[in-house]
Amino acid sequence: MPHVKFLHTADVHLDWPFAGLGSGGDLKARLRREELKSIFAAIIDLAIREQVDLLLIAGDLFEHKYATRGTMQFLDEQFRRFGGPVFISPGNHDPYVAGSYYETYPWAPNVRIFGPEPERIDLDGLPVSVRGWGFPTWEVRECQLQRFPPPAAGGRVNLVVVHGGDAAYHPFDSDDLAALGADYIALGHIHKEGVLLERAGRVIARYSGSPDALSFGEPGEHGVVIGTVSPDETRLRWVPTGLRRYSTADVDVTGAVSLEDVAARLLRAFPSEERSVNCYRLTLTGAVDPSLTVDVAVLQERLAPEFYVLRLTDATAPEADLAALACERSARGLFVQRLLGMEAAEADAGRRRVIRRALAHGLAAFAQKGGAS
Ligand SMILES: [Mn+2]
Repeated sequence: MPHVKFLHTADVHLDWPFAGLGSGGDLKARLRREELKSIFAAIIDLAIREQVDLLLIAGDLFEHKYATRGTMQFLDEQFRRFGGPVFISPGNHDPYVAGSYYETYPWAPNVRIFGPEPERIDLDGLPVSVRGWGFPTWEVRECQLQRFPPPAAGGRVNLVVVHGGDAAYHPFDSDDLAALGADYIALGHIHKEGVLLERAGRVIARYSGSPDALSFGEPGEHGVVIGTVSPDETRLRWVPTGLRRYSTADVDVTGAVSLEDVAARLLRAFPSEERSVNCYRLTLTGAVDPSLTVDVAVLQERLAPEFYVLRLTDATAPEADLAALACERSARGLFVQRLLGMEAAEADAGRRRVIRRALAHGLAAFAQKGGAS
C-alpha cells in the first residue's frame, strides 16, 4: 500500500514585529525574531530525524511587510538541508503578489511554491500527489477549493496544502474540504491547532497551529504535525515546538500591605523556571491596605529579572475605601453596595473571592470610563 510521511507546519510568521513586549521590548522583539528562526531550524531537524518524505507549509511562513532577504536566505538554507520536496501555499501574510520573495528569490530546486492558479503536482519518486493554491492578494473572500484539479487516480496518496478558513481570508467549510477527495489536508491560518474534518474516525483536515506563540492572543502549547498517510489509514502525531508561552491571568493580592508583599505573591504564583521563559499579562485583584499605592511601573521594574515578560494591570481596591464608595450616591456606589452585600451573604470562601474580583474589575471599568457618576 503506498504511503507517505510528512511534516505539516504553518503560520511561522518569520520576521513578525513582536510589538508590545513591555520595557526593553525592542531588544526582546529582535531576540524573538531570531528565536522564530531557531524554532524553524529545529522543525527541519525534526523532519530530518523523523525521516519524513516531504514538508507541507500551509502559509504565513513569513511577514511580507517586514521580511528581509537574509531571512529568505536562511529559509532556503533550511530547505536545502532538508533536501526532500517542500510544498508551500502562501497565505494572507505572505501572499504571492508581484515582487514577493516567492516570485523573486532563487529558491532551491526542491521547493515548490503554489501560486494563484490551483495546481496538482504528481511526484516522480513517491506515490504522492500534492494540490495547493496561494493567496494572490491580501484578502480572498471567495472559496477557491472548487477550482482545484481532481485528485490523482491510481492508488496515489492525495495531499492538499492550503491557507484560510474565515470570511476575509479564503472562506471554506467542511463540505468544501470533503469535496476535495483528499487523504489529508494541511491547513494554515488558525494559530491554535485543531481538527476541522474527520471521516469515519479518520482525520482528513487539520490546522497545525503556529509553531510558537506570537502574542497574548495565542495561549497554550504550540507545535507541528507529523503524519503517515496511505489511501486507507492516517496516523498523526502533534509535536510541541513552542519556546515561550503567553499567559493571561488574575493574581489575588488581598491583604497586601507593601509592594514587596505584592511582588512576593507574584513570585509565588509562578514557578521560576516558567516565569523566566514565558510571557505574562497579569491583573492584580483583591482588597489591599488603604495606605498601599499599587505602582505597577515600580513592580514591573522590580520583577524584571524574574519574569521574561511581565505586563501588570492594577485592579485592586483599597479595603477602607470600599465602605466609603458604597455610600456614594452614584452608579458606582450602588454597584459597590450590591457586591459587598452579595459578599457578606456568601458562605463559600471561593465564591466570596469571585465576588471580590468582580468588584475589582467593575471598579477598574468605572475608572476607565473616567467618571464616578
Ligand atoms: Mn497566520
